[in-house]
Amino acid sequence: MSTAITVSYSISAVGLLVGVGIVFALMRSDRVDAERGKFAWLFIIPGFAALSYILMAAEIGVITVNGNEVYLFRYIDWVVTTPLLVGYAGYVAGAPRKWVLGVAAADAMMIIIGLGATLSTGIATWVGFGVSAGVHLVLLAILYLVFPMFAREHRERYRLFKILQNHVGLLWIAYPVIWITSPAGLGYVSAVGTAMIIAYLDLVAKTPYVYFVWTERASFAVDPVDADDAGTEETIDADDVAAAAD
Ligand code: RET
Repeated sequence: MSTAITVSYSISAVGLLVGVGIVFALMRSDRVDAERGKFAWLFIIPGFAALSYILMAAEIGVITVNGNEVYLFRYIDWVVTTPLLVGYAGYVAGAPRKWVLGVAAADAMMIIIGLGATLSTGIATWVGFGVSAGVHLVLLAILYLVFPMFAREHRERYRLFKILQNHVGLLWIAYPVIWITSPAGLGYVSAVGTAMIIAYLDLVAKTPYVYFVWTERASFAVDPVDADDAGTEETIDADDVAAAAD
């Protein structure tokens, strides 16, 4: 394996561990309700990925298919963590359980079929790619057409939902494009180049995701009534009225 790959994977592993630290901070904050935010699930996102990157940097689980090196832990990581990324966005939208689980299952299918395409040869590769890309479009439709219907009913989480929706919706479009240019597809970009781009994308898909939940943690404030304690504003209003009367 090239040094460039080892370095890229190690940098991503460190960046993902920062994400684990952010989730720790979320869990420890006494201003937010970790139970309501279901933050424990967020640990898995950067945590599992960091572990996968450490294993990939150590060249564990690398197989050669049609002369190309395939990192199995990339797909194992994706099949575990990407359903959580998209499912949690649905949870924040306030979507019912069946939608959250449904979108997570569809996502896992997209990855498994994508792995099938990577391990295949000839026409099967492109059929697999087409089916996986089709499932990706279904995910995007759910993210942009279905989840917003529920999100409108949960105003306090709306802003966080919009951030996660666009983070997942826009960033993920890069993955099938990179697959096409990679050695698994048309081979325009080398295995090293592809590995470096994916290492960067995976980090950007995960650590900022949990950071956004951190910055919008007030969506899960311990007691929303206490949090915007009505008293304060009314006092100001009352003072204003008194001042105006003077
Ligand atoms: C593949 C190839 C087949 C077609 C499609 C793909 C999509 C992959 C995606 C991966 C997202 C990964 C993320 C990882 C975070 O660490 C499997 C490349 C559509 C969308 C967000």
